[in-house]
Amino acid sequence: MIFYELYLRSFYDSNGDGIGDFKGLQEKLDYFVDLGVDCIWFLPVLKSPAFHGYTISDFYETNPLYGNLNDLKKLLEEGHKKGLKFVLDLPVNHCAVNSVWFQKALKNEKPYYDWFLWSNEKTDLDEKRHWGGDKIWHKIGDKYFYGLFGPGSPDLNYNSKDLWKEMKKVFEKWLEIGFDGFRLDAAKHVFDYDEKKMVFKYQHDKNIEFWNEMLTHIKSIKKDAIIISEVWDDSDIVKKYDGVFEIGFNFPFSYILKNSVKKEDTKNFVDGIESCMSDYIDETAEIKTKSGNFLTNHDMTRLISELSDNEKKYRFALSLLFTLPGIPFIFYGEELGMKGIVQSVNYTEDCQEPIHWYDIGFGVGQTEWKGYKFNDPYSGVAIEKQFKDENSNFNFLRSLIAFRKENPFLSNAKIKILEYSKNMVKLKIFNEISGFIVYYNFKNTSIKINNKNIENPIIFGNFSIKNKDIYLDGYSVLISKY
Ligand code: ACG
Repeated sequence: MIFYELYLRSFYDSNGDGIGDFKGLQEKLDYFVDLGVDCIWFLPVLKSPAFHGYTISDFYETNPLYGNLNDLKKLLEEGHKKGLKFVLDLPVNHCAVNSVWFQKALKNEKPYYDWFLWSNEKTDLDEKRHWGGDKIWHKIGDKYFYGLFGPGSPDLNYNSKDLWKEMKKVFEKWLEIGFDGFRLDAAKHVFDYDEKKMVFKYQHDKNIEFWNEMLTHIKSIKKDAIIISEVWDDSDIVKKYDGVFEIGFNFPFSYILKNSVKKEDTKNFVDGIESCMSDYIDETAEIKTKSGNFLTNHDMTRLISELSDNEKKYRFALSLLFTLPGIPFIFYGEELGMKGIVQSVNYTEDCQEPIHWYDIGFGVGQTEWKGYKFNDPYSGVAIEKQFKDENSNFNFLRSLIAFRKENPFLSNAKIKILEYSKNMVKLKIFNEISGFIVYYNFKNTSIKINNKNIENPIIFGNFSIKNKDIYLDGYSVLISKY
């Protein structure tokens, strides 16, 4: 299964207002079929005052800028006919300040008042978030509310059991509309404040209890619902959630992949596989939660920018992603080499620019909701240009996806580290039936590969043959079946 993280606002506009929408996406569903994507993960599309959509003002409505419920239903139906699946990003940890729930709570109305967390005499109003140092208590009128992600997103207080019931209805609603599953935002944050001691504290056990109940409900409606969790933390914390969700984003591994390519560091890569992909290294381990592997997402600097605009390294990083076990995710625009540098997780617009359909940057269906800062007209990232060019980034990724789909065993395969040097890592990637020997060249110089047993190698990158020896170019991958 190949996942594509989509920001609808930046995709395709059907009504000429410069904002991507459901009908626009429906017109362009073949784009994903061509690329080989199986499942589209929608960044939040429910009603929200924010460009990113993570603060929801009505959990039962779509963002009117994107279209209505019928438009969405129709889109999902058409997509299903083409074999695509759709996952909705549902941030249930908090809502928007302008939501009816919060506005009623401010007036002390029940049950809404209990759905939020208010300060009391024990509260340290200056308490800071453990990353970034932002304040977590915010004043509104004569009250202070808890909002871990900032003043625009009051946290919902799940100590109120009514809220569990309400959220079950919300999940149910979006399954009925036709979604195939959910990307569960901020999964470790549902219970992250200790109300007895009035201090920030993750309560993983309570989170797991909450998610188990929600997932049982979801699965009772849709047995095969796709569930992806976002627990952005070190491997030891991520491990605590093992088995709860079907797929979990492997944040630590995303850093390993990018840093190993950036610094050409084979040891970092090998150590990273051992620590972040331990279930895939241990031949006997059962893989309970699949590793959701990715290089970047909407909270991060884009891949090619992270790699100092080095296109060879960018393609090499993608080759790592698609040749390793786990479930690969790409972020929209990554297939084109779109650029973008994120200054802070509080401001991510810079990596969410409109995708370019035309080389000149403008035209029918082009979204223009914000100006181009990193991806100028004529910069080569346009779909019309890359689609036709067989050497484009788009077609490079398309070939990686095609390889992946020809070898479905890769998602659950095991890894054995065979050898590594400063330049090269040699892995065995296998299951009981099939297997590959994979050579990764991390440096910019070519390496000679003993080709005694190599027949019909698959190569991502470049190579040459001299006197029957294979020379694998820098930042290239060679795969040999055994
Ligand atoms: C999700 C979405 C994000 C969204 C929200 C809120 C949540 O993807 O777009 O913000 O709905 C934390 C949360 C994540 C959250 C990000 C933005 N992402 O846990 O759920 O913030 C540390 C912390 C992490 C933290 C991360 C952020 O531990 O918890 O993620 O920093 O940088 C090593 C360590 C690891 C450490 C990293 C990075 O890997 O192991 O622990 O992570 O280094 O230092 C959206 C908007 C926001 C808005 C909000 C309401 O983007 O602007 O405020 O909605």
